[in-house]
Amino acid sequence: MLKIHEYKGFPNPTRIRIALAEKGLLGRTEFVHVDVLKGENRRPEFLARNPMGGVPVLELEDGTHIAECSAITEYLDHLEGAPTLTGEGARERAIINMMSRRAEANLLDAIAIYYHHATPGFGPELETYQNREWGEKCREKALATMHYLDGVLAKQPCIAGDHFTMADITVVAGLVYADYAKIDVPARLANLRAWRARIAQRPSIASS
Ligand SMILES: N[C@@H](CCC(=O)N[C@@H](CS)C(=O)NCC(=O)O)C(=O)O
Repeated sequence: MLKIHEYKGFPNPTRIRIALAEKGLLGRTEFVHVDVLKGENRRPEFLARNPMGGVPVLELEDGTHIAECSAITEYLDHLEGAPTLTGEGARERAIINMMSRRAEANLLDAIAIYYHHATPGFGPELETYQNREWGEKCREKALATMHYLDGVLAKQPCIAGDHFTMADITVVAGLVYADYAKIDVPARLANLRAWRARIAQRPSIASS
C-alpha cells in the first residue's frame, strides 16, 4: 500500500493524483488529509515527514518519506512496468526532466508566489510575510512561460515531445493554479488552450 499525505484539489497533490491514475495505482493508495489551510503542515509531526512543509508526501511501508512531486512521480513510474511518465534512455529522460523543471519553476511555482504574495493567499494568519512587488513580477514570469509553452506546442503535440509525460502533468497543475489565482490563459495562446482541452479528456485528468 502507498500512502500519500495531501490536500485534495491543491495543484501539487493534483500532479500525484494524475500520476497515480496514469499508472493504475489509485486502488493501491491511501490518502491522508493534511489541513494546510489550518497550518497542519507547519506542525512538528508533519515537518518530520517533510521539513519543507509542502504536500504531497509519499510514505512508503518501510517508513521512508518522499516529497517533491518530480521525485514521487519518478518513484511511481519505476514501481512496475515501463516508466511512461519520466521516460527511458538518457535523451528522453533529460528532455522530460528539463521541460517539467521549466514548467515547475517558471509556471507553477511562479503562480504560487504570485498567489501567496500579491493576493490575500491563505489569509493573514498563515501569510506572515508578503512582498506584493515580487508576487506581481512572478505573475509576469508565469504569463511569459505560458507564451513559451504555446510556442513549444506549435511544434509538437505534448510538452516534452510526442507523448504525454510528467512535463504535461506539471503544466496541467500550473494551469489549475492559474485558474485558482485568477490568472487567465491569454486567448491568443491557441496552442496551449487546444492542448489543455485535448488532455482534459484523459481519464487521469478528468478524475483528478
Ligand atoms: N515543490 C513541491 C511543492 C509543494 C507545495 O508547495 N505544495 C503546496 C500545495 S499545492 C503546499 O503544501 N503549500 C503549503 C505550504 O507550503 O505551506 C512539490 O513538488 O511537491
